[in-house]
Amino acid sequence: MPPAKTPVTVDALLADDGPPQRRAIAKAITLLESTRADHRAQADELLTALLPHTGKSFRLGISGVPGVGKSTFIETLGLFLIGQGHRVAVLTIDPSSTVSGGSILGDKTRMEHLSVHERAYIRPSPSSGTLGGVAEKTREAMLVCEAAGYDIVIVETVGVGQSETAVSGMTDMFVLLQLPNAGDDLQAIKKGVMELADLVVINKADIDKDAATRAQAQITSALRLFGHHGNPAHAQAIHAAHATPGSPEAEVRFWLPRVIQLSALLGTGVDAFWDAVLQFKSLQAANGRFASRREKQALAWMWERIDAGLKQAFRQHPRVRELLPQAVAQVAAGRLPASTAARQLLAAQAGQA
Ligand SMILES: Nc1nc2c(ncn2[C@@H]2O[C@H](COP(=O)(O)OP(=O)(O)OP(=O)(O)O)[C@@H](O)[C@H]2O)c(=O)[nH]1
Ligand SMILES: [Mg+2]
Repeated sequence: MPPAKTPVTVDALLADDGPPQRRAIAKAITLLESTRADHRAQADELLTALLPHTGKSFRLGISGVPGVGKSTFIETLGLFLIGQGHRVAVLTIDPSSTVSGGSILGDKTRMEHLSVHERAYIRPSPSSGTLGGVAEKTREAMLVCEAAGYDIVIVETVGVGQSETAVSGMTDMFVLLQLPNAGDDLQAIKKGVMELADLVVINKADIDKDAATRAQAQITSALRLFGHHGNPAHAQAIHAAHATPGSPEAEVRFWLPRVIQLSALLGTGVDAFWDAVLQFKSLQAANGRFASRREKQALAWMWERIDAGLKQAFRQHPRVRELLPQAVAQVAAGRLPASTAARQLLAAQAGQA
């Protein structure tokens, strides 16, 4: 879809007036996905104007392997949350869509009721660009949805590749969906992704309750183990949990990642899931982690974009473009040390060679 000719106004985005607002959101997101320089300038202006209206939502990241039930879960959860008076935006980061051109149809049909609900807004992954670029667009789309009054933003990603890191880096809480047989093969569960999880959900518990319960126990103990050796925030929480009651360590209350089971298809356990989310949220607010996580994310985002911008400027520099092929060939052939080549090229960009 080419960006719209008429500009998107901040007022149109802020007005909670149904279809006109939805069109304004769609237009705004299309604008910020555009690669044209003039569109980018307009998008930056729009985002800056929207910024005071953003940040008020709860940002929930959801990941899991294909077929684990993410779309089914988001459909059930989304309708549950709308029932509680929320407005729900769903954004996806699909690394494969950058190759295949998107998976919108599949997702919209699996979120049958949510996708047509007036209090929900579903937007598929941008369908081109690097993961970093796609993640940037998704973050910006998230800000647009927040300004438009969606107070729960769900960012879904499929559990392959680096996209989980990107999603956990833009959300307040990161949830990992697992299958009931996941515990039988803990080796297959990527440790790095597990460490990102604030909550692990064993889905499809309706199929095999015993397997789900086994998986819940196994993943719970695996998380503790990872916590001791991996994520320092979780290790600190475990330490606090094991501290003598009344001691200073025990006073500092940190969230310990939990494992719950549910059935997205039947909708059982969704209320318990939301209870856990609310507990997480109030604990993070009380111990300061909610704000510090967002602060870190905003700064990391800035630096990532600076890095990407510098790299792009570097590659586009005429002198660098001239020298690069030969440097690449020489480094590949082992005739020039990589670090020397890098220094020479950087010097060329800086106009010193
Ligand atoms: N029995 C049972 N089936 C479920 C449950 N949740 C999802 N399914 C089924 O599992 C299949 C895959 O569900 P999806 O929601 O499409 O899974 P997904 O994780 O979004 O998959 P991708 O979009 O391909 O990554 C569908 O046939 C669902 O009906 C559940 O709790 N119980
Ligand atoms: Mg899906």
